[in-house]
Amino acid sequence: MQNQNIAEYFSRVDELRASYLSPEEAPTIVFMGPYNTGKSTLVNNLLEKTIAPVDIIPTTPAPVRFSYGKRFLARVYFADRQVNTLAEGELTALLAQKPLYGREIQKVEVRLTHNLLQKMQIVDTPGIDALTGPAFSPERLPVANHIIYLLHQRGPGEADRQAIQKLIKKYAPGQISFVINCNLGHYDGSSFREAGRVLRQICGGEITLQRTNTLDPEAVDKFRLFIEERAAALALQHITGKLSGLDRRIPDIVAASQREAGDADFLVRFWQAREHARQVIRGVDLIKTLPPVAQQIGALLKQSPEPAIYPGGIPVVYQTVGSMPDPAVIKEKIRTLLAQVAAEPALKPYQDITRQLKTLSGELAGEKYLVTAAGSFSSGKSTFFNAIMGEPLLPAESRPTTFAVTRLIHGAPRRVTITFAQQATIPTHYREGQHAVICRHELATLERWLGDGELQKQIHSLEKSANGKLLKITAAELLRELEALKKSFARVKRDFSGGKRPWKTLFKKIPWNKFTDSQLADYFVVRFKKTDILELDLESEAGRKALAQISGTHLALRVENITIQHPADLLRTATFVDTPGLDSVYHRHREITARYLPDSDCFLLFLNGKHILTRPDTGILRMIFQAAPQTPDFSRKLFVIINFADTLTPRQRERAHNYLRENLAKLSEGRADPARIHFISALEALTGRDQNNFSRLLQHLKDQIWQSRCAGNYRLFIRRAAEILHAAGREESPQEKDAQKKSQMQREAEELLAQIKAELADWRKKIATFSSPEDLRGFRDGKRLIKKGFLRLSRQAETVPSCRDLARSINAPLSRFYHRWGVAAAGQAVPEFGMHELVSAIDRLLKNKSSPRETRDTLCALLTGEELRIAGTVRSLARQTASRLKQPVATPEPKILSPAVLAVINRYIAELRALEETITEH
Ligand SMILES: Nc1nc2c(ncn2[C@@H]2O[C@H](COP(=O)(O)OP(=O)(O)OP(=O)(O)O)[C@@H](O)[C@H]2O)c(=O)[nH]1
Ligand SMILES: [Mg+2]
Repeated sequence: MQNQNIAEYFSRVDELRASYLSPEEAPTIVFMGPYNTGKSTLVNNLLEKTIAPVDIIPTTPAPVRFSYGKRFLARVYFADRQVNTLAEGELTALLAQKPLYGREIQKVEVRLTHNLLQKMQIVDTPGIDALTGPAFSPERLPVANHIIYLLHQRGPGEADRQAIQKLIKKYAPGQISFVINCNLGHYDGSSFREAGRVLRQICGGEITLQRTNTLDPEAVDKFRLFIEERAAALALQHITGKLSGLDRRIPDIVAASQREAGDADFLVRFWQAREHARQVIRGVDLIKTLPPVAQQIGALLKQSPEPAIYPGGIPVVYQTVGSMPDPAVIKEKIRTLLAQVAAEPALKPYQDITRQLKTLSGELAGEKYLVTAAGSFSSGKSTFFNAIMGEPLLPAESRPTTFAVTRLIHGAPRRVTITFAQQATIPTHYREGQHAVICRHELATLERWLGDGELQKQIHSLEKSANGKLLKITAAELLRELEALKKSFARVKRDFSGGKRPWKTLFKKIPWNKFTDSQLADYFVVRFKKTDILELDLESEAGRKALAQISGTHLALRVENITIQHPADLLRTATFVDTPGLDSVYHRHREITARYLPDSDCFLLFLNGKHILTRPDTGILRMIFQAAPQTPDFSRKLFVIINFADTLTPRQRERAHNYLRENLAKLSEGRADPARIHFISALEALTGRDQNNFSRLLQHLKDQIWQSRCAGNYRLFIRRAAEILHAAGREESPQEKDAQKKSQMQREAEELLAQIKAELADWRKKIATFSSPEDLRGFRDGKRLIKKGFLRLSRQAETVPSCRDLARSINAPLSRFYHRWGVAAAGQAVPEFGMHELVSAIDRLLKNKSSPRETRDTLCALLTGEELRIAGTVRSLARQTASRLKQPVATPEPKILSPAVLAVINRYIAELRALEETITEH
């Protein structure tokens, strides 16, 4: 692939290197970036050896330096100053043992015989966003002559922005090359353009941005050329420095030679001067005549295949087996029935009934069930929804794409409603540590609004908030405020012609105090005359195009939400919500999603299979936990979706799954259910190539929605309606009150027992995963010891779900029930879950060194015993209370109802019961 020019350049640089540099002087090139961006894969490719550990989970434990050596030599430096020398086979095995050894290893140095290492020393580093290991700090990086910052296909996220910002305090942007690794199989080029823009902003100037694909040998070859060119340029710099040093010394040597008394000494000195001069002249000549190749190599790298077009056009309807009735249909049936009762002529005189039923119907009408997808940007959320719809309606690109909350509701024809807010609040800055950062994108958009004649006509008023005061201002004043903001944040203070500084200029952070002490606006409020609504017909190509383009217009900032109406089958079951990615550099996206999360009934946490559970992902998980009500059934409402399964091998999937299960259990403190982890490929599902995983997920999701929406919620509505009818028009006798109390208590008792049953089923699943005495000890003590260190001598404790948590999860609802029915249950002790028996059983199992199977059987049997005991006690309490309460009157004496009215009521009650049965059957 190299043309003659390039080959000649490298051979001459090699010649220069051989003459003027020793291998130790080879420049250090450090590879860094988020975990699993392909740093180690690239290093291995460059060294043509599988030596840097590569895995789907965070792997590189500490900086690993590769330099030239005649024989293989690997040294591992531990934090406690211990140094181990390892043989070749041992090294990869040791490094791959992460996280066991993660924090212990400080650095690794490897000497290898490879031609490339004569030209450069290569350092592979741990990912900046890996969950395990210390947080990124440039101080931990070895000193670099050049940095290759590898980015995921999606481009830089917020974690990258923060890391790069720290990096450029120590290194000039020219010392860093950014490289996007397009290894996910479908690359549209959008993140390359966007990364260029974002990185220029972060670095405050021109940057080098390249792309590669670690799965494509040709792309790796091109990358090798690029890195060799970088190393050659650094070597030349070094040699030029050395030559000018030599050059500077020649006059002194000549002068010294003239001071020598003897001829021999004079000749030695003079010869030395001549030799220096010869070296300098030869070196300078060689450098001067080097063919320029940097541009040529740059151009070679830019030749990349045509960007992929987002697939689609294959309408696939995913049918899920054993389909349950549509919740919306059931809801409509209940509402129709309630409306019929309320309109029944026979019941007209009993307004209390009709009023209560109407209120109930209103409550039911307002009932909604939202399934919200949240996750990092470009994790495939929109592609997932496109797959559900069987067509690519939602924009999905490699860069951050979704910019507004997008609801998907069921209906036909296909249509989108875009709601533009009546009021938009535009922040001027956000806080980052002790600094304020300008909201360039938002303010530039605001400036465009004021320049758009049509839009200006719709603006009602403008306000500025500064130092806690909100003031009305004119458009001209607002434009002046914008200039003041630009000027305060500008990197260069010079004035611009016409007094208008372009938004393209470079901005910097300013100290927080300086900002708060100034009169600069905190935010602006734009009030429009009304909420605007734009309806687009998605049956037409023009409507689809308009939807795809809206994110690129200046109106996007005013969009409050987008609602798509689509006939896809799954949308009957619930309303689905697509949200903007949470870890992009767009802070606004994070706020939009965070505001929306608390409204959700079920969550789909999207993770990228090639990059699962990063530090930002754990932040997203925390956000979901904070947003969701802390109910015991929460674990059933969280689905963890690992997307991009098509890019993983079966072994990688297994590794990723184990890593996720282990870390999710820790992070969620038992609130995330490992049975709700699904591997899918949204892209394959969209193109009709799903390997069954997508359908399985949809079925699981449908079951969950049915359970909580119909089996849980709608049944309650039906019962409440029946109770209203039961109680209709008659004064309750004390007997009836008792009867009601009794039936309510019995119902609650059954619900409590169902909850305990589900809870224990979850614990049984956890117990089934125990495979070692450590697991059992962890279950007993709530702490698990992790062995660490090379010789596994040091240990560290981590918190795990314990039998105490188990007891708490059962005893809390039990004691609530007993407390509530305390009067009825006077003198009855709460039948607590027997934790002590469980602890003794664990001790026994540990002492007997029982097998995992025996352990599981014993503990599960104990759980079953306890479940039966508790159920027996609760039911007997309900029976005793029932018998203490007076027997209900079999058919209450109607006081004011005629037999005809009573017949109507009974008919409707029977219909409600029948409806309840159809729900129960499923
Ligand atoms: N290979 C592969 N690519 C996928 C898959 N799912 C999505 N993609 C690609 O990943 C990119 C991002 O997908 P999106 O659906 O836009 O991701 P998102 O989570 O909606 O992203 P934001 O809207 O930016 O938060 C697109 O280029 C998709 O083609 C998948 O399962 N496999
Ligand atoms: Mg999206």
